[in-house]
Amino acid sequence: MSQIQLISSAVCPFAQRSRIVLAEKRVDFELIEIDLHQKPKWFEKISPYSKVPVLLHGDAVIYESSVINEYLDEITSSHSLLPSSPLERAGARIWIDFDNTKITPIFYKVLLCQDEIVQKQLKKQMIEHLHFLEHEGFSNTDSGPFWFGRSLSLVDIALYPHFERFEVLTHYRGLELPTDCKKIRTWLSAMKELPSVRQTANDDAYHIAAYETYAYGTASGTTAKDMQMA
Ligand SMILES: N[C@@H](CCC(=O)N[C@@H](CS)C(=O)NCC(=O)O)C(=O)O
Repeated sequence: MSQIQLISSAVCPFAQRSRIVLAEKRVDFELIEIDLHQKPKWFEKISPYSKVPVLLHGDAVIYESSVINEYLDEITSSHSLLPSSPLERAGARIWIDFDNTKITPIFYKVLLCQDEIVQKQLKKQMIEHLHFLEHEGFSNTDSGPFWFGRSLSLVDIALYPHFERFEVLTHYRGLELPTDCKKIRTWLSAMKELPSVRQTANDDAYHIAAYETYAYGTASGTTAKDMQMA
C-alpha cells in the first residue's frame, strides 16, 4: 500500500474519528499535526475546505472524515467496520448522517449562540436528538455495548468524539447528557475503554479550554462560520 498520511489537529473531533479508524485497522501511517490558528500554506493548497482531517494516499487527496473512514475501511483487508449486509450498511450510513446533520451542528450551535433564549431552544433540540438516538438508534446494543452489539463500527466511531467533548456543553451551557439516556451512557463508557480511543482522547479540561473561543463568540475559524450557518 502506498504511504498514508493523515493531516490532523489534536483538538479536532473529526480528525479523531479517522485516527480511531487508523488505529482499529492497524494502518501504518504518518500523522501530520497542524495548527488550525496558523494553517500552513501547503495545507491551504491541498485542503479544498481548509479543514482537517485530510488523508493523503500516494497522490490521492481524500477529505471529509466520514468519506475518509469508509475509504480506509475499504482499502484495508482486516475486519470491516461496516456490517456485511447492504441493508445494515445503509442503516449505518443513515446514523452517521444523523450524527453529521443533527447532533454535530447542534453541538456547535449551542456553544456558539450568545443569546440565552435561543440557547434554551437549541438545548431542547439537542435533548430531543439525544432521546431519538437513545430510543431509535441504540436498538442493537442488547448483545453488547456498541451500535451493532459486540463489534465496533463506523457508527460508533462517528458518534464518539463529540460525546467525549460533551462536558464542554455542561461547563459553558449547563447542558448535561440526560440521565435517562442509559444506552448512550453505557456505550460511552465502553468506548472510553478502547485502546484506539485512549490513544486519541483528551480530558475535559483540555476540551473546555479548546472550545473557549466558541463559547464566548470570538471563534473566527472556518468551522465556527460554517456551523453558525448550518
Ligand atoms: N465535515 C468535516 C468537518 C471537519 C472540520 O470542521 N474540521 C475542523 C477542525 S475540528 C477544521 O479543520 N476547521 C478549520 C477552521 O475552523 O478554520 C469532516 O467531517 O471532516
